[in-house]
Amino acid sequence: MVWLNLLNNEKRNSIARTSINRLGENTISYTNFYWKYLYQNWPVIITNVSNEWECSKSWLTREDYGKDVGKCTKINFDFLKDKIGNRQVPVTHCDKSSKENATQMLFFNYMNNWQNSINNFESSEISRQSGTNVYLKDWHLKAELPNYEFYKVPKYFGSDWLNEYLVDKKNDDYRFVYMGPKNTWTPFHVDVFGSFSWSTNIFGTKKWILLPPGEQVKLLDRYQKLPDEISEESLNKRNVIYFVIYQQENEAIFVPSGWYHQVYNITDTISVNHNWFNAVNIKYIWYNIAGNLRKVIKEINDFREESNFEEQCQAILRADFGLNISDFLDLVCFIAEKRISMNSSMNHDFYTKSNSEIRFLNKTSILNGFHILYDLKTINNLLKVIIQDKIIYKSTDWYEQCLETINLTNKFCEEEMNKE
Ligand SMILES: O=C(O)CCC(=O)C(=O)O
Ligand SMILES: [Fe+2]
Repeated sequence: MVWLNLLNNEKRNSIARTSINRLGENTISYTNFYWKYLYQNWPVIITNVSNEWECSKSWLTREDYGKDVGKCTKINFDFLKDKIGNRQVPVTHCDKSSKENATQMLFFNYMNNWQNSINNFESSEISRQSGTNVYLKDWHLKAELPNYEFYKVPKYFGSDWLNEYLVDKKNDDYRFVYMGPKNTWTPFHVDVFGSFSWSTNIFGTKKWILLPPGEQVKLLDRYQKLPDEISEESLNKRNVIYFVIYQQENEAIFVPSGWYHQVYNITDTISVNHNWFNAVNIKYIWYNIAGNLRKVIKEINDFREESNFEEQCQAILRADFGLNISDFLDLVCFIAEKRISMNSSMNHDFYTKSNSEIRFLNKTSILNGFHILYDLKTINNLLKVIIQDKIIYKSTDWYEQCLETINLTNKFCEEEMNKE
């Protein structure tokens, strides 16, 4: 019973790992993937993920020039402009000399500039560097066009508490489209909240440099700051362990929690990605959020005596980190309640549930009875850890909310275990 084994095995199995593999989609079961990659927090590439996605078909044109030349794939700028319409989109000027510079521009202007730079380059061989190093990134296109099913969440990434909660609450989600000309890039960073990310290339090639958690400390300068940009040379100089991946079209990369990375578009690229967390990394997310709250408390300690000190801390935490303690607890309790109601709506006993499937979030995810039990056990364990924390103990509302969900999940788990 793999799901329950996971619960009793808090310490990750430390298989010596030295490389990042490529797996064909459907060559590994959901459960094995969960065990071997999510749980072990190890990156992997999945091939042939997006061949059948609507965006792979409609956003690109494929011209066949015969067997000597082969196929030539191009971005279908006209289709994209027509389908998506003119709207403000988030862009970043990523000239290497300046820091990331995020702003907005009209989609048609963005696409026209990009298309012109390709046409000019093709006709005159002029370098495309100047003026076109603008990256359309962190674009919430799915939230903007919720009925347009242009991609499917790969089934291995289906257990996504973050977007499941945010989409339900109609809040800003973490589902993005990225598109940009060759040489656009994303500086060295670790993902928001310490979340996982997955990113699927619809078009083009990306170069990823990934560092296992902890390796980044070798790059701290004397002010304890990390660099914005890394290179293989700079990493070698400091004996940093790292992996380089060239991600091709139709490949999805899984970026685990706490892995710093830098991403470079070797060619023009289009990709879809999500940040997310679930039972595997929720405790890590909690430690991150609690650590951030402690930092905020320390920073504004001079105002400790003010009556709204705690509120101020939560407002700063939400602004800086993206989630505050209330948001986090609401999310966890929402998932607990939803799992319990999913279970009762399945309407058959524990054993048959192991083979059953129910669908949620983008219609691709499979959640069986063991998965539900595992999610609920994890939440139960997590909340028991959280109520020990001094920052929670002080606030009776949060404490009560945790206790209520602990009782609810205790009851559920006991009943399910007794059925065994
Ligand atoms: O594709 C990019 O430029 C950045 C993607 C990224 O950082 C991620 O998926 O975590
Ligand atoms: Fe990232």
